[in-house]
This record gives sequence, C-alpha cells and structure tokens, in this order.
Amino acid sequence: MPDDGRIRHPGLAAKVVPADAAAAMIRPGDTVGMSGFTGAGYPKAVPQALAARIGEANAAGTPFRINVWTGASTAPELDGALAAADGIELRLPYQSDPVSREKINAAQMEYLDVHLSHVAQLAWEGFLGPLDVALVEVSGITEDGQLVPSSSVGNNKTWLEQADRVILEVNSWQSAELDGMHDIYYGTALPPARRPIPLTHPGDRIGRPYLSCPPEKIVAVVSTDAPDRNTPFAPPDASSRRIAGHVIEFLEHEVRRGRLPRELLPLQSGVGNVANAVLAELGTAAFENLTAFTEVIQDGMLGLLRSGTLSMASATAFSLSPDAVAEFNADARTYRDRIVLRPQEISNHPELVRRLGVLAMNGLIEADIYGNVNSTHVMGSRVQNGIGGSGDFARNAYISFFLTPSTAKGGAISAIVPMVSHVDHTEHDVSVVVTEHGLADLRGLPPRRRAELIIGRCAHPDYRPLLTDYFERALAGSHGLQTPHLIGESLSWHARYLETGTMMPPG
Ligand code: 0RQ
Repeated sequence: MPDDGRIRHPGLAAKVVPADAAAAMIRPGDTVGMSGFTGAGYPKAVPQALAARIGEANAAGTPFRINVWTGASTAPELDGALAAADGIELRLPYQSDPVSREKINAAQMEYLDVHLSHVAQLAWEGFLGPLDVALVEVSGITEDGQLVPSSSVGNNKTWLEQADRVILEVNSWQSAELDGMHDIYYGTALPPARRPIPLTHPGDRIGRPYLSCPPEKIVAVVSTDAPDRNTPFAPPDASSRRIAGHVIEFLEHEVRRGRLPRELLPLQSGVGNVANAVLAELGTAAFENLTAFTEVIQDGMLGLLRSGTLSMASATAFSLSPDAVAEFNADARTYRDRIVLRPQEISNHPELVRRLGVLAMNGLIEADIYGNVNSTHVMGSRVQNGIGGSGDFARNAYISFFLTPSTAKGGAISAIVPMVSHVDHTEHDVSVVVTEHGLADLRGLPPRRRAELIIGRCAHPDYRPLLTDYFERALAGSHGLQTPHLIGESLSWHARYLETGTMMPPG
C-alpha cells in the first residue's frame, strides 16, 4: 500500500482499509455518488472490488444492484466492470462506456441523461432520491482533514455533502502539484436563496482549493496508485483539419468585422477527435491571449497552454492522452497557475456561460436542414453517450458551433438529414454548423434560408441532390408553411439505412 505522505490527517490515516473491505460497506440497493469525469479522477479500486462482489452475489441468485451517479463518463474499471457484472440499476448523467451502452440499449440498465450543470441541483431538490454513499478519489488529505481534489472535480462537492457515508480513494499516481489548482465554490443554493455567482473572468477564483467533509462521515480510506483512463486521440485527419480551417477562417472574419475581440471570447470545446483537432489547429493561427471556459482540458488545449496561445483554462476535468499526462505531470507546476478546476455546476453554469460570452464548439450525430441537432441517439432510439455538457454551453453560448464530418459509417449515412430523429439542441440554440465541406452561419436567418445554407455548404456532395429534392418538394407541398416538411418521408431516411445499409435511395 503506497505511503508517500498523502494522508496527513491521523484520524483518517487510521481508517485506511483494503479496497474489498471498503466495497463491503456498499449494500444492495444503495445509491452511490462516484467521482469521475471523462476518464479522470474516478475511483480505481473500490468499484472493481464491488463488481467482483456483485458478480458473485448475482451468480449465487441473490441480486445485487446499485444506482451510480458520477460527474460524467468514467472508465472500464468503473462503468465497464459494474455494467459487466449486471450491477447497475440506474446510471446518470453521462456515459460513453461500450458495455454500459449495450446494457442501456438492451433495457437492462436505466439511464437518466441530464444536463451536467443540472445534476447537483436535481440532487439537492430531492428528485433523485437519497444518496447513501459518496465514493470519491482525491489526491491527498491535509493535516486538518481537507480533501485535495484529483484530476476532476465533477459533482464531488455535492456527493460529499449529501451522502450518509463517504469512502475516499487517495491516489498517489495523481500529481502532488494538483494541490492549489482547484476552486471549489460553496456559494450555490436553491431558489429563492440563490445569489449571483461572482465570476466575471474565466481565471477568477471564487472558492477554496479543497473539498470539505466532516471526518466522522468518512467510513473508509483506500490508498491507490493507478493511472486515469487517458485514451489516446487520433491524429487530426484531413476532414478534421478542414473543419478546423473553416472555424478559424470564420473567427478571423468575425475579428475583422469587429464582432469578436482579437483575443476572441472564452472557448469551450466538446469531447472527441474533431474538437481536439480544432484546438490543435487554433495553435497554428495568429491568435494570442485566448482563454477557455470549458468542461474538459484535452491534449489540444494543453498544447495551446504550452505554446502560450491560451493564457489560461477553466474546466472541471482533464481528458488527456497518456503522452499528454506524462507531459503535464513532468511540468505540472508551470501549468498550475493557468488552470482552474471547478465543480461542474460552476464550469457549465448557464449564468456564467452567458455572462462570459463563451464560444461553444460541440460534436453531433446528425443535424437537420433547419438546424436542429441530435447529439445522443442513433436512428432516434439507440443512445450513444448522452447530452453531457453540450446543452449547458450551446443554449447559453455567444456563438454555438456544431462540428461534424458530413457523413458517418464510411459515407453510408449523411450527418445532414431532412429531420433529426431525436432533438437535443433546437434550431434556436444552434448558431453555426460546420463540416469538412463548409460552414453555415445561421445567425439571424429564418428557417428556409437556413435550409438552403446547410444543404449548400455543409451536406456531402453525394447527398446534396437528395436533400435539395426533398426541400423543394416540401416547399412545393407546404403552401407557404414556415418550416416545410414531408413528415413521413423525412424520417424514412433512417428507415432506408436500416433496410439497405445506406441512406442513398435504392439503385
Ligand atoms: O460510432 O464508434 O461505432 O464507429 O457515433 O462518432 O464520429 O467518433 O464522433 O467521438 O466526436 O462523437 C455526438 C457522440 C460524437 C459526441 C458525439 C457514430 C459513429 C461512431 C461516434 P462507432 P464519432 P465523436 C462537452 C460536450 C454529446 C456530449 C457533448 C457526444 C460514434 O460528440 O457524445 O457534446 N456529444 N459533450 O460512427 C449513425 C450518424 C452518426 C453515427 C456518428 N449520423 N448515424 N451513427 N455516428 N454519427 C463534454 C462532455 O459532456 C463531457
């Protein structure tokens, strides 16, 4: 068991136990609020010990399931292990685990997909039921029992406050230099007690560096020394670079027109390879002194911090590749003053996103010709990941970009469709759609003009004639309706893919 002075509170040092002993404190039917956000800062040991116990209980015919709340997605050691053991009754709020995805779509696990900034509020309102256990990774415990957060903050403040009993994992793998990087704001409240959040610049520190928890609530402490998930990013491909090129050209144009300042406005960048590629390409443009008010710090953002293009970044978590983690850990001291990690109710807060004028860039599964966006459901019913923070940012951003390759599955599916099969972001929350073929600036445009622009600029050339034909027939049949549609035919695009393996018409 590692002992490198991370647990400096004597009373809590006396509560150190092996992971299976801590897992034994979690009971069937418990609701467990776990740390973890995009593969960072999740508990590494207790969930696996718990999954083993659950697996044995289920095999012996004594069903054992728990409800799992987190910050966002975690890793195979948490989501994957518990889902594989059939140990999760209900999961919230965001996941990207393949085993969980299969269980959710096979109706073997309930999934509640909510805006990430809403989770703490929902918990405080009591809609989610009582929280039995908080299972939270930290990177250290101070002499006076304060908790040094780990590589993500997520909902940990809320879980520690709400849970009846608390289990901590103290992970020595996490850089000791994380100490001082966090800003935990304790001023949130439910209405009518709610007050303005005093943050006017992404770099403001409005809270304290540590999480608090009464030591008597902490029932077990487990020492670990294990890395975060740290999935590598694909190197930017030609399509991502073209998308990035359109975004950069647009931003430069907005600066020239005087609609954005030279240092732009705080950036938010979603998950995935395209978002990461756009950040990487931003480093090659002539921008300086940029800031970020975002959810996750990916490799691309770390690169911008390193080069000085980005002066600082505010987020709730890291989401780095193994190479980027090694680089961060080797040089954490120099990054520390320029990174602030906050609870996700603050990193994603609509009040702050609106006040700061965030430039939000998120991915999508499909967009329709009028600008409605589906971020979550393939063919309308099969959940992919979840809405995550995309809605927190898109709805409140100064400019809300959605970035995507124009096709999926090797060209068999058009990402631009007549009507989305599920709506996460309505036409009112989408400012700019970008594919490798071009950029559609939808601001100030009524529906029909949006349709012409999205088809003409963003759709793949193979699908443009089909979309144009649909739009023209919808227009002709609509007798002047505001948003023309051939309702049955629009959704038949998805049926066609299921029947023939492509959205192209037969023959
Ligand atoms: O499936 O893995 O089986 O090949 O969807 O798609 O192209 O890898 O794209 O990783 O950028 O994810 C919207 C899911 C895009 C992501 C989404 C299939 C495709 C592939 C993934 P395979 P790609 P990305 C703040 C921001 C919501 C949360 C969010 C997401 C798989 O961006 O989860 O924005 N967003 N958070 O083949 C059928 C289509 C498809 C399709 C893609 N039209 N039809 N399948 N796929 N388009 C951060 C956080 O909240 C943490």
